[in-house]
Amino acid sequence: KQAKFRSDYRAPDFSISTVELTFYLDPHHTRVHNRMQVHPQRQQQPLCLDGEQLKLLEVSINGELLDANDYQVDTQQLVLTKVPEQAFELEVVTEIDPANNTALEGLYQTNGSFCTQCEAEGFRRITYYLDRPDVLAIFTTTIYADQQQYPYLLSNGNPQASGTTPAGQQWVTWHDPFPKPAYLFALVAGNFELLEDHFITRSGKQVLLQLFVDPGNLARAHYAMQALKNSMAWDEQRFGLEYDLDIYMIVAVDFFNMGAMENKGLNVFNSRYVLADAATATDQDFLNVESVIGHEYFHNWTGNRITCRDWFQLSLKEGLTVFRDQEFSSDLGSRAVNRIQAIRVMRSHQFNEDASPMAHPIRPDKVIEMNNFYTVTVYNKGAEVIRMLHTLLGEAGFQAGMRCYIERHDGQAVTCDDFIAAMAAANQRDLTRFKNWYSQAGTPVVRVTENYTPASAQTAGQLRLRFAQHTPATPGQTAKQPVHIPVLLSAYSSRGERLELTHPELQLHESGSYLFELTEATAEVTITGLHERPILALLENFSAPVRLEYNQSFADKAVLLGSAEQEVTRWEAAQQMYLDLLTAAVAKDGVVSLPPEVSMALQELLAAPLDPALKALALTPPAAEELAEHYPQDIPLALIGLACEQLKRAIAAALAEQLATWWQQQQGQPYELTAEAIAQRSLTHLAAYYLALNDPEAFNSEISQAFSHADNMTSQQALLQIATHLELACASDLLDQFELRWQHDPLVLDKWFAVQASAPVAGTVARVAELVEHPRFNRNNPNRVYALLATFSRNLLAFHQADGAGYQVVASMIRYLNSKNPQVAARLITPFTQWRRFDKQRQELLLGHLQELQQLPNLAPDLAEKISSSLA
Ligand code: BAL
Ligand code: ZN
Repeated sequence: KQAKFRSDYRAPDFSISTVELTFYLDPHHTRVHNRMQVHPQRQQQPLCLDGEQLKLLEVSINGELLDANDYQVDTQQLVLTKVPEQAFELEVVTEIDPANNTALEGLYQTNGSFCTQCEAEGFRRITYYLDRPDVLAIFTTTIYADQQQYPYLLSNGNPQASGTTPAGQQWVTWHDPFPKPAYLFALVAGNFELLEDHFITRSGKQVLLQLFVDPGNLARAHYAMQALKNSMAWDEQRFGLEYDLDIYMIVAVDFFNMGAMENKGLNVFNSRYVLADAATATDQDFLNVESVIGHEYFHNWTGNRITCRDWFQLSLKEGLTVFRDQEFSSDLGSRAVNRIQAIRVMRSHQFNEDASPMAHPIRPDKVIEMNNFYTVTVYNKGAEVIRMLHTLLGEAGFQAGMRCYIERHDGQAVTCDDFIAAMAAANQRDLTRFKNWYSQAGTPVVRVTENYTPASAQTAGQLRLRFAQHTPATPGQTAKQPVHIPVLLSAYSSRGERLELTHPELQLHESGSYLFELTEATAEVTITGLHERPILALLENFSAPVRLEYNQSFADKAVLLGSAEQEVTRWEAAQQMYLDLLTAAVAKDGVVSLPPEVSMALQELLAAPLDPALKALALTPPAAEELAEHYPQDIPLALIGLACEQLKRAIAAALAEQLATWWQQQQGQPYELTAEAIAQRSLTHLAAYYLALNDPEAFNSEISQAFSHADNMTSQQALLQIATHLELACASDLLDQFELRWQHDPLVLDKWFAVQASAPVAGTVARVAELVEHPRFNRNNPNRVYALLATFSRNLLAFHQADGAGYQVVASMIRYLNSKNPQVAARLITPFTQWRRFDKQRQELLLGHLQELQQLPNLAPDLAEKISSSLA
């Protein structure tokens, strides 16, 4: 497959105004009739339609069948060399084999139902088409299928007509009045249980809401329905955006490569982001359902009504829609907890991608396989870039920019530059330097140094702050320009009181912090009028996706931890304390002891009247995976493992009494799904972990008893994880009980696989190798593969076991999936591509696997692209 470059974009030679699709569904022989109204945009061009894995049956133009001399077909396209100069009707008939579609792109089967996934380039596996996001057409879809087996026949838009044929086939016609690119097409046919509700929009329109799940799962669909209604109301209130069709459908399926898909009017969801009840879903699962339901719904405006001109612009819709779903979750739940989770994703995953051979800007310049670019960079860093705009412009300015964007571009396929231009125009701001965030890969580093001159008899004290930024080189991009960085900051006295700072370049921001805009490579700010040395909280709320280099004493961090007004700043102070302790320990022998000021600060935090969820987050030090990010080369795995464990033991010892009291108080709490109860449970499970770490023998029976009494999945899963990860005596018994109870429930059994794959213990590699052979392990189900093998490959210490046994297990699965489901295979290969960061022995082993995989006959482009970039 050829690389495509952003700079090569050309508008399409043809447009398509309408598409009439007719499907005759059959597992192995589905026939697709595709009648298009085609409009040449330039003269004398051949018409090249994308198509893969299709059997071409017929092509006709204006009703006349073409013969084989009039076109050429290969594995990628259908080329019509001579087409009319005026608008014409083109009809293509193809046959496809959904039952053998294991790649889960295009039309495929899941538990006997038909469903589609067309983003990014799956529609070309259904019919020949101009499969690119800037070709927008009005779709009308008719589906024929056996009525008994497939009682529900669904597609985009509103239902228009239906009937039955004399042969007992049912047919339904759907019409979507909104022009859309083919990647938003969807079709679902199957036997489902249906949950129905409705929503009245602010202009008084009634929208029918339908949620389809596999039979037996209806009781687990109610939470998702409520989340959908909350999303619709929130988008009206916060963004002024209203739904546009008469019906909104969501279908949950068990076989799905991604989380969910925002097809117009007919979302298809991985069942893990729909099905949730207390017995089977954890608190985090519920929150994930809410956020993914929101995300797909919000795409209706940011993605569907306004879509991408080309796939290099993916972050236009994804970064913005992640930002929107984060805001939705933050407005409905705890803003601080949501923000901390987003920061953790950035530091433990996105910074890693930025430091890898696949590093790319949020708007990539070169792509071989688009599926490889649904990344934490495009999505999560993309959302951080939108968040920086929100910080710079404020809520009112940002919303004015959104209104301008929608007014200018509704119904169009546009670029990230168009989005920034709308934001700039609505706010009369020059965002030229800001645009470097779209073009540059890599994590900028901001170094801050300070110099305080104390007050004297004549003058007040003054603080000189120096800022310097640079972005390290990334593959293919050596010279970098400065970026526009919003630095939110606050200052405190040594007694923890907020200090006022007066300086023309520090604006008081709506968040309560001061905003300093760093736009050049260096900047200096001298703050005068100080009565004492200020303790600074810098880059508050992670106001930019950068690494901050700033020296601060434990005593100063303790002040911020104990007194900062913003909860995220308190959490950050604790994280920075932990990182100082961990990096110092790794630099010597891995041994950690808590300085008294740190112990005291943590004890005070635990005793303070704060949200228990925040306490749990602040008492959780960075995991080995995040610490490893601080070592660009020769990652000292053993010392990292030792230091992380030692730090947790030290925290457990320092807080043992307080945690035991909390644990006792929480016993017998009835289960409730409220923000307060969720927060309490998170601290209770952290307490159980530390208490078991502190005294595994004594606490073993507590864990085992609590497990047998647990009436909800959050507690069951947490206790199972504690027992397994700390290798408590009860571990194997609890694993057996859990397996026996949940073996028939795929989503819950995924947790059983994942708990074992994430255990940071010596036996994990051997256990994972056994679990691949487990009768309920299914190599063809992406959720199951992710639960076992993606979880395992993220388990730094186990996956990188020195003998390479962990590599072997994952590499064999990649080899299998290369021909079955390349998209999933490519996700599993990421840790191999980072081979240069490890010691020599591991480098050789990882490299050996990459070279072997590269030799595979029929190597999928997904894998080829990642392997070749990692070997370059
Ligand atoms: N568009 C792919 C799935 C999602 O981001 O919503
Ligand atoms: Zn999305």
